[in-house]
Amino acid sequence: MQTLPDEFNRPPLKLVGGMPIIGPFADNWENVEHFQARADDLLISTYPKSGTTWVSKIVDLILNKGDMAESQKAAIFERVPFLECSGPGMPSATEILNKQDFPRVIKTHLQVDVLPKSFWDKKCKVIYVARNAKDVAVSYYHFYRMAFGHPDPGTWDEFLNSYMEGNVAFGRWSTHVKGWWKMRQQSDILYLFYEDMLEDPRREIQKLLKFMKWEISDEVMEKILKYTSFQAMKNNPMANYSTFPFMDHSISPFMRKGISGDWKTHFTVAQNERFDEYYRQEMADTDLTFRM
Ligand code: A3P
Ligand code: EST
Repeated sequence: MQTLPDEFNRPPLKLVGGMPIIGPFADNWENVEHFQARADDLLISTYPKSGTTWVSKIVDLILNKGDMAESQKAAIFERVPFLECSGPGMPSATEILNKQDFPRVIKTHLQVDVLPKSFWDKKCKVIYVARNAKDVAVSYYHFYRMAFGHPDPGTWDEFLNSYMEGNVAFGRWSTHVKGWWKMRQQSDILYLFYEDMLEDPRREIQKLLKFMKWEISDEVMEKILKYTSFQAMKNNPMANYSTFPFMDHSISPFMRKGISGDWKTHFTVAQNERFDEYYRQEMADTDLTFRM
């Protein structure tokens, strides 16, 4: 693993438009804010740890008609650049995207209010994936531990408090999922759920195909299902982030468990009661519901 220069090791979060973000990402904010989207860009938007990499690999394979050799030409984080990402010794995603061929598939974790305006002006298609708040908290905690570009997560209890306060990169889970849920009424957004993808990936891929106005044969569908199973992606260096610098997979692998309900092995009874009460308040003003 490549170690981070001191100033990039566990740097404090910074605010952009009221949303906390990874320090070096904020330093490139000018370029993100003024990013020029094109009408044929496809945006994959998620709160961190909600299935971004999974849906990215599925979309990449759909666009390449299940051709794994093509999809394996580069790691998923290179094939689907992360709009707001910039870090030490790496070109920012905005620099990469500005030079990239079209159509582009772009990943973002930005809250709906701070997405660069040009995505709305150009009426880009957006695939949003949401995951239940408790499993996201657990997955995010382990991600904070292994990716040193985040502030120190502290103990699980401390991290859970920060998460509930929205004092984590990309802010409050509830603001994110509710904001994008509301926006789907006026924009071209396909809103998917991680739990639905686990339950019936074929059905969810069919939703993606319909949304993307794309057709594939049954044979290609079978290939996509095979290559994007959790085990296949966990063992695939082009999907599992093992080639990404600044992550220590021996602390916690990026492809950690890939299940629903792992929160039950982390939340104490007291934490769960506190979280349920908080959740009730946060979600009182929306018809958006989740399966835990
Ligand atoms: P866990 O930490 O709960 O295992 P993101 O890509 O948004 O960062 O999300 C990462 C989470 O999605 C991790 O969750 C990871 O294991 C899970 N994941 C990635 N690929 C998956 C797949 N093919 N099937 C199921 N879960 C997957
Ligand atoms: C954060 C969320 C995510 O979904 C992917 C990545 C990849 C890029 C990572 C970042 C992240 C965590 C923090 C870093 C960053 C690259 C440099 C920074 O230190 C590891």
